[in-house]
Amino acid sequence: MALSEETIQSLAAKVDEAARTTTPLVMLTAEIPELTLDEAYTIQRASMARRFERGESLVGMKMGLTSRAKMEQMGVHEPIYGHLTSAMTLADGATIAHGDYCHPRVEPEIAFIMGEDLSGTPTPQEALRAVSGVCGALEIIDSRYKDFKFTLIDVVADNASSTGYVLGTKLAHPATLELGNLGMVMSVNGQVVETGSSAAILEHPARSLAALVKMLNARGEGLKKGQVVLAGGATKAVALNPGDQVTLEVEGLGRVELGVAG
Ligand code: 0L1
Ligand code: MG
Repeated sequence: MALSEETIQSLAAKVDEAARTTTPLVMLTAEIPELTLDEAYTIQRASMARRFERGESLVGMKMGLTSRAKMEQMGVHEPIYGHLTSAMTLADGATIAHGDYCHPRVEPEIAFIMGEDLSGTPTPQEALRAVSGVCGALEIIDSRYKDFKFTLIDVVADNASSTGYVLGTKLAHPATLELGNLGMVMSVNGQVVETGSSAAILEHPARSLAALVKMLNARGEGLKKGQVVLAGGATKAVALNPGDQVTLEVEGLGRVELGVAG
């Protein structure tokens, strides 16, 4: 039985409130086991509408669970997407406060800046033609679920754990890079914690972009010129601790940094 609009709104209010107040939440599927993936995306959009009412704006989209390492970490087999808002944007070198999050983790990513609107069902090559710039990025994810217990459907309702992102300041045109195999090294406090390649992002970040556009198209939506797209993590996520200084180096795209205060 389809969820009523009232239930959708009440679940959206729950995930929104958990994110806004950093209060862990019991997974939605514990209460409603029959929740579908499609309904979870509807809840995600309803929770975004609440943020937009508070003055945040949509700045782009993210793909999640794109690498084999991440899928294994989460025990799932398909990528998901979430919305990025103005309140999630952090400057390169920014310091976040650990206490502002439930259980924050960081992932090394590749980001696209859209040079044109993009919708429909493009091939990866067609999707890449709509991109004006590529850069390295760090994504902070913070699932709001209590004891870190949730299903794929819960994660989607919780906007794919989206919390923050830092873009590198070196922007390159995709045609100038071997985008399908860029070396990526993430270090914490000077120690290498994850190494990978952009190939781990659905085998090529452009495939992730095309997959996102196809999923948005299923809801009659698309990407807009100027929006940011996080293509997904190239490795598994790493827990952040107070005092951490995180650095990501991406071949041809320089360095991205993030600090964590207590
Ligand atoms: O960015 C992502 O890969 C989404 C991850 C969602 C699950 C989690 O919180 O780890
Ligand atoms: Mg991610």
